[in-house]
Amino acid sequence: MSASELLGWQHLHSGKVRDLYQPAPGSEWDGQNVLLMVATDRISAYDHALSPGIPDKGIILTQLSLWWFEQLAAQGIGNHVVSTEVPQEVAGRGVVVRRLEMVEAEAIVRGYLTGSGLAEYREFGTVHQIPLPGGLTDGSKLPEPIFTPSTKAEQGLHDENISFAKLEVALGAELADRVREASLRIYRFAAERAAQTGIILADTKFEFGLDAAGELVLADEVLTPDSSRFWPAEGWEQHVRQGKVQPSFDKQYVRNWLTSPDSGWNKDDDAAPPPLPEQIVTATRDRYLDAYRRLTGSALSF
Ligand code: Q0Q
Repeated sequence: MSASELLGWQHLHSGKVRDLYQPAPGSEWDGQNVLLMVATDRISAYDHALSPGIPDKGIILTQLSLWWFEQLAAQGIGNHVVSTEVPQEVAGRGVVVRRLEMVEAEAIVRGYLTGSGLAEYREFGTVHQIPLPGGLTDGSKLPEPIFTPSTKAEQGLHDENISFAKLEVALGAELADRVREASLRIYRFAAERAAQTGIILADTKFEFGLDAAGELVLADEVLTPDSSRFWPAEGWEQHVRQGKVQPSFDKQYVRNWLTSPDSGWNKDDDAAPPPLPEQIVTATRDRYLDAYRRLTGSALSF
């Protein structure tokens, strides 16, 4: 069966690395207000879909997300997970979820200065118009985690950072405040857990929805290397002190190879990157497995 055909499900939407399905007419979920979210082994870097995929990446990141959902549920954060009983072709990497009215904003929390936040800081001394202390550099830890929402851009376009005031206009003050409070609470909990395992959660993106009762529900994937920046804690301080870019916990092997002469590729060109060598694929898969083992305290076996 092709990716868009899945017994009992109709393909609805494909993102860079995940696919979304709705129940097929006459299927066991037909008439239920649910979706099937499927994580693939696809990996992207420098805004390009890479080949080959990373074997088991979809399973590893889905199982990590499910583990975080469980940890956060114990903290009183409700989520959209309904079932992990899914078609065999997507076993371990498909999740049946409650269909929600999605909050039209990316709920981003930053604990460290990098990426688009760094660019604004260097120009204005602020991030999302929030004034920050002077003297911060790429990778600096922020005095406090900050909520920096963005719009949900069409596929292929970059999200646009928006101020909290603009988010209040878009969502209404009450919902904007609920989203900010939940996002900051989840980030603090997850960053503390990650720090205990030698991983820095530099920033992360949450997606929320509203259920029929108007309750705010944590949706999408959560706290995975695809929705977050994970850095190894080892070496962080030295990189900051030396003004060096922090290495990605999971994608550094891919980035280093793509930007090395070995790949023959130039990231400033529009050309698609060449296929990743086997040793880069294997090393990246090992990093995903290591991240899962460190964060959850258990090892995934295949
Ligand atoms: C929903 N997405 C993300 C996506 C492409 C995932 C819509 N519980 C929900 C969810 C979720 N999660 C969504 N809609 C209604 N209820 C999630 C961005 C996009 C592939 C997978 N889009």
